Amino acid sequence: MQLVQNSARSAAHSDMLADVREGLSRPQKELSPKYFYDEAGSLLFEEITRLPEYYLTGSERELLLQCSQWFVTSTGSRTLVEFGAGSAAKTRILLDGMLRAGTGCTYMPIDVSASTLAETAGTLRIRYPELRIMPVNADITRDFRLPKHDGPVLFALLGSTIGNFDEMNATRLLRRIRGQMEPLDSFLLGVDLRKSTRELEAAYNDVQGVTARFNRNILQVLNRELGADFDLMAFSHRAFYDEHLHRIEMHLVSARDQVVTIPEIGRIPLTRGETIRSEISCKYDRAAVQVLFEAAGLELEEWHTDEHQRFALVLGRVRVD
Ligand code: SAH
Ligand code: AVI
Repeated sequence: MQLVQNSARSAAHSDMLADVREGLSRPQKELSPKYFYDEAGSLLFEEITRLPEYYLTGSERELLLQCSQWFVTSTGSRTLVEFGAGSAAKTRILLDGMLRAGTGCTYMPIDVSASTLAETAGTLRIRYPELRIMPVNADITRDFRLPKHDGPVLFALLGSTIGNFDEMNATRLLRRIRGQMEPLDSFLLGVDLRKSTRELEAAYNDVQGVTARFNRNILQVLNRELGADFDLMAFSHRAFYDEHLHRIEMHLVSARDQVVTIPEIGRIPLTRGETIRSEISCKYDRAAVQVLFEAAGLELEEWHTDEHQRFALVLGRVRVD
């Protein structure tokens, strides 16, 4: 067992090293947002979900409260498989619906963050002793096998996590999910909708600076995992909405000319004002989701938005040609 854990750890280390080496050698330096979510990053994300400016979580929660019972009964799902589950706080609304409907018996949260996943599974096992909780620690951008489970399955990707992928990678992710689906399974997607630049930029530039701390934490992760020597105070947070690409971009701005060393990668020079892009967060409308679904072989069956049209829950099925 120890041997298996050690080899999984070293595979994760070499994946991270390869990702970081590649991302930081691009003309626009870049880091994958999946590295935000160590224990501290996951806690900071939870803090973000409670910020008044970050309307996404509250809007999706409101929609789940309205629609969950319908989703569960109309799909007859016996298993809920959630990609990027995090704390699964909102997911409880779906789990409650499954238990009320008497259909559900299994919840399979998938997350790249082992600490978050363990915490989530532990909490849910206490809260739902009647559910089978089967956590899967995996990177959803790579191929992995799901443990054996009962169908029909409701696959879920909530919180607008799809927005953290560009169109090509979002399509790949939906195809991977589609590849796991049987004809009677369903897919529930949460997407953040296009809206005013003012509202969007406020959500990613909160006055308390929690998002800034979340952003800088990715550098702390690289310091710990790769022995890098990023000086967190030498980077500032910047988030802006690109109205043409319909996405928030989050960057870390170098406050001065500096050289960062990552022992297994080498010396990385950064000029004053140069940025490392740490996240994109794409915003959608129905047509954009339709394009993604078509490319992934999914049929868009239902589109539900909250009363302020801020967020949408989309229900899909496998497309039969
Ligand atoms: N679904 C939750 C959490 C969103 S935060 C919500 O709606 O609030 C994003 C979650 O996805 C984090 O828990 C993070 O660890 C996970 N995540 C990010 N990239 C991932 C990847 N490539 N593979 C698996 N999980 C990932
Ligand atoms: C997880 N993900 C959908 C969040 C988002 O809104 O893109 C992460 C986040 N970044 C800054 N604030 C929240």
